[in-house]
Amino acid sequence: MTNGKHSLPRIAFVYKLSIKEPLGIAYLSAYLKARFPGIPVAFFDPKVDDLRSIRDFAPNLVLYSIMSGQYRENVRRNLNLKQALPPYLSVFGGPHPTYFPDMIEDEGVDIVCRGEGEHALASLVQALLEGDDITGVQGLWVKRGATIYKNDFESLISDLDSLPFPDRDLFYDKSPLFRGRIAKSVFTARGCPFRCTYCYNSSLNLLVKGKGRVRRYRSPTSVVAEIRQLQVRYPLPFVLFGEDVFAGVKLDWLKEFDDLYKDLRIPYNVSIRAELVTSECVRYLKKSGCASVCLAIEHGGFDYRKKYLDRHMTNEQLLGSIRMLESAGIRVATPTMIGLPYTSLEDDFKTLELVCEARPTFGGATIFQPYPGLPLTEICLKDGLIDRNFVDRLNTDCYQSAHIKGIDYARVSKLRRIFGILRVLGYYFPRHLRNFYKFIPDIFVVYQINNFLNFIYFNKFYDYSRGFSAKWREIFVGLDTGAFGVRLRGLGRKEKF
Ligand code: B12
Ligand code: SF4
Repeated sequence: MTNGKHSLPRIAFVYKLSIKEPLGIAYLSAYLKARFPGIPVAFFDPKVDDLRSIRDFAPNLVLYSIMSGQYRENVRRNLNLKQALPPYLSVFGGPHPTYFPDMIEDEGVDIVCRGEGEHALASLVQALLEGDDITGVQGLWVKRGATIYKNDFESLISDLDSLPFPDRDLFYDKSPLFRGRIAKSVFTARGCPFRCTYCYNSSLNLLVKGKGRVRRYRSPTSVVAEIRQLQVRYPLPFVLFGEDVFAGVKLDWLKEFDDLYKDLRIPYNVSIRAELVTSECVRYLKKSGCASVCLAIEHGGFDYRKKYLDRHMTNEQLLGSIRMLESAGIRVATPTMIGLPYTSLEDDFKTLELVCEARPTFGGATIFQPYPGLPLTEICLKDGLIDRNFVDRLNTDCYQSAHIKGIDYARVSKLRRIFGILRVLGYYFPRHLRNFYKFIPDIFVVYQINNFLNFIYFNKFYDYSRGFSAKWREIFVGLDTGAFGVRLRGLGRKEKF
């Protein structure tokens, strides 16, 4: 498809590497390279590359993949680049533009992509190649002068096996540290049929209604073929299945996968929901090499979960499935959120107590952030718990306080900072959690003890006990990216643009 009227546009992905591979970008790059052989695609990490390297590349399209917390930073970065480089079109995709396409009004933002980007981006490239008008490309909002062209969503990709494997060399070439890391992410499915009100899937499902099946599976054959290819090209002691709900909750899928994965037996990690855990599922998970499962508790109170989070599993179901997995030798991590709207510190203690009762290998807490487009955010807006300009006040991650009225963030933040210590103490002294909370001082040394404990249990959870140098590499990446809640700025490189 390279015989258009113009030469192929030069494409630059700009993304600051963090703790996991940005597979969205890798999928887009692979798709473009397969559709337009020879297309110049490059990856620039503001912490690794300098301005000159991106200027020398002279991109026609600069692509940003952003979550809400990365929105402001990247709009600013793009403005700087617009001043420093010859004219180009900026394209923003990922969760934030999907729910907050109004960001197109920001200075320097030319195009936003809503939802899956493969087809939309390829249509954009094709239009540029042919010299066609780009204002009508499906899946994109396009700004031209004062006019914004708001095109509908693309249809969802129904056959995930038709997609090329993600192009990881795009960023591994830039970061040997990343290439050599212990765990590599692979996706077995896209989309989630549930409707948890704090999760982007609930909104996405409404936005893409009528555009095809939400929950889509890759075949076990395709997944295993990708893993085999990974194993040949990179160190691969551990696989992280990154989708929201592992395809293996479908027993037929899991059995077929087990059969194909037999001779690989690389330990792996998945995410699943408590209601979907059955004894047969656990048996096959274990048999096929599943080392650990992420099973979200989110909040300790059943009534609150049901009413505000649209999560209907009971505490017994949560406890039962966690115990079933742990006693089969599969380690469990139980993410939770504290500082939720209409809760008090007392409610957050219920969450901590449930975690202590469940005794997962790892149990962390994040602070709820009201991201745009989420049903729970809409409730907060309707009830006046957040301001209309809440998007401007969003934090970069879920470890910092948000701005929901009625939440005592000083106390909630203290709980988050010592959650790991309390969880371990709570295994032995469950009735004294509030006293521990009261007497443990809110000081830096304590947070570092907490972070250290988290690191130990997180390692155990991911079964990372594989070699001394590999472990040090993980520690370095963790400190460099701030993943343990602390960032050693001297160690981590500064951003260059
Ligand atoms: C892996 C992951 C991470 C990884 C890597 C993120 C990444 N960039 O890939 C890490 C661990 C770093 C991470 C961190 C966080 N994450 Co996260 N993460 C995910 C997760 C589970 C998978 C992402 C993924 O790879 N998807 C698969 C690929 C194929 O899809 P995709 O990335 O969406 O990309 C497609 C489209 O979006 C689009 N697209 C994406 N980018 C672009 C760019 C262009 C130009 C175009 C045209 C299209 C396009 O095309 C792609 C292919 O179809 C998602 C949930 C999910 N299912 O997506 C949450 C998710 C993205 N994370 C989320 C959150 C909240 C966070 C944290 C803030 C949580 C925290 N711990 O504090 C942090 C952010 C920290 C930071 N400052 O970086 C939210 C984002 C909500 C929001 N509105 O921002 C999500 C949606 C989960 C949720 N709770 O709802 N995360
Ligand atoms: S089950 Fe998980 S991925 Fe699915 S809607 Fe709920 S939180 Fe989101």
